[in-house]
Amino acid sequence: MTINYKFPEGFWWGSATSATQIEGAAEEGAKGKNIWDYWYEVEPNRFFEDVGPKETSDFYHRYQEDIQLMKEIGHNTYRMSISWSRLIPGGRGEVNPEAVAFYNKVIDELLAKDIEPFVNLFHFDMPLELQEEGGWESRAVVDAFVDYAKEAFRLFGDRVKKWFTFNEPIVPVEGGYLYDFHYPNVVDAKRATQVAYHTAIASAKAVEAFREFEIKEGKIGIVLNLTPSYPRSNNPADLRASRIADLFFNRSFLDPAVLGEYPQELINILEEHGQLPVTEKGDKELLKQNTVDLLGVNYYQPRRVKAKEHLPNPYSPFMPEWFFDHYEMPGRKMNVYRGWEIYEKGIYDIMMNLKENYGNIESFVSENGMGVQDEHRFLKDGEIQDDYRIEFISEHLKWLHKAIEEGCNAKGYHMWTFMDNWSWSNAYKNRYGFVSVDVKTKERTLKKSAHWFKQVSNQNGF
Ligand code: BGP
Repeated sequence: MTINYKFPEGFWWGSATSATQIEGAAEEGAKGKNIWDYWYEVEPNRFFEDVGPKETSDFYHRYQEDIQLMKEIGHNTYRMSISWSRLIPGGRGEVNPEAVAFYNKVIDELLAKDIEPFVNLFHFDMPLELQEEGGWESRAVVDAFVDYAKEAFRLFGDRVKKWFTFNEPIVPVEGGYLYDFHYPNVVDAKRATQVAYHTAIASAKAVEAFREFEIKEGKIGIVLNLTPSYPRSNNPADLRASRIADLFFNRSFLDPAVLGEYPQELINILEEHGQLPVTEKGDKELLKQNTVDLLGVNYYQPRRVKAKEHLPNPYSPFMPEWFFDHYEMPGRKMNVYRGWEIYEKGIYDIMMNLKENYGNIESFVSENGMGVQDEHRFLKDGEIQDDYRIEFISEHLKWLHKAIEEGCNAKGYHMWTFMDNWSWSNAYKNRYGFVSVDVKTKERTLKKSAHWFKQVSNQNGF
């Protein structure tokens, strides 16, 4: 078979998951509550078909079978997250021995199968007690996070070499403080800015702590969802709108994490509108000195932007949307289930931007995937025929391949996600996995894409 797209030697093939979305056992193993457990208790109807995070895909009990499947489908790497409220119930203080035993078993099992674990510390799951103290609005919570990070490095750093401070830190800002799709459902841009700032500080402090551990061959990174911003036209107003959207939603985390400082234009905008966060002495140096080694790029969709047609009412509360409007590009390709545009070249544009403007930092695609509703419709002879997913992945991989040929420092590709899982407020609505999970029996079955991916990984290309 001819391989048209061959990837560099040692390329990382795998998938990503997060603790809350797969572990289940939310009330077992002495786990504390996080905001998702709590939000489901008080507002179950905010979740698709009223399904909460209690059981999810039951990885907690089935991790051996799952890791065996990862092996079977060609994973050489795998990203997971630690549940903060499982490792340290309540968010502060003593570690939970049952959690330590669980994560040790998972890590050891992965290593025994030659799958390198990539471990992320925070994937949207704030311990409830810390949220009640103000969550990321509180500087004391930043310190609690750093203590948690140190415990994780101390407990697992002898075996885990790739660490990540945060997954998509902009999402809790958008969901929890701007657009009302995560708890605590606040809509207030000033508070959102404070949350974003503290998260960036927490990440830099965790990087600083990581350096002190001197983990042999260890690398620390952050995972960002980058949504490249494309202007409707080249007229100055559209270009400006697109640049500002990029500042708010990409560069607000990318610049401090990789370059160690915020873009001046973003500071100016926030200052002009009285939105600057409260900072502390030494923060600037902290950011400057603690940039990441490695960048995970989650890519799902682009952002299409045009100039604001009507000036914002100066009496309405400040929002990023004061500066731009979204528009739907005519003829765009869509994932109709999720309502997201599919634009494969976006991955290439992101990588070229990292090459040109971010020192060609070592990176990888840490999430990319396609959620599909009612996927059992595609069941034939006991297997889901997800040709659309194979097409989705391979079209993105072609662009990634091109970026690598042009000198980008991209080292791998992780699909979202390993198996169908529970997703935030959408619960089990959209299925993303290589492995199908029966929500009731928890039975696992490989989809067609899983077999395809195994081949890709084995041949290091397709
Ligand atoms: C990313 C998250 C994942 C995952 C994925 C798919 O933003 O890191 O946790 O959920 O998106 O999105 P969704 O589940 O909302 O369809």
